[in-house]
Amino acid sequence: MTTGDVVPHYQLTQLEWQAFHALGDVNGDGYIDRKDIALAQKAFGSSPGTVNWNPAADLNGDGKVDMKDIAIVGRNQGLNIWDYYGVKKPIPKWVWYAIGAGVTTVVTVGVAYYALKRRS
Ligand SMILES: [Ca+2]
Ligand SMILES: [Ca+2]
Repeated sequence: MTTGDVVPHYQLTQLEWQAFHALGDVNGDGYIDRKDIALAQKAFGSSPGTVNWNPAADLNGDGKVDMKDIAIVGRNQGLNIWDYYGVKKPIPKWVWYAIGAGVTTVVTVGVAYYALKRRS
């Protein structure tokens, strides 16, 4: 890459997502948080063929979900993929929606919402 190239923000490669998954992002949403712990706990003690087997929870890829996998999620709690790779976080969908809808619409909807709320 030469100087002046625009770094594509929030563009992460499949490999980066895979690497981040291995750090404990069981559900693959870019955050390592309580949801991932919960998923790993649900799959705890499982291996291929058992009812609660979840390959995504087998973070170290040893064919079973055990304390090692739980420990990986626990150790990396609070990480998110965007900060981890130093890229800009995607703008939430509702912000794009608000921009697309135009400020007037947002204000109108906001006023209507508060009017309704006050009435109830
Ligand atoms: Ca996650
Ligand atoms: Ca494992």
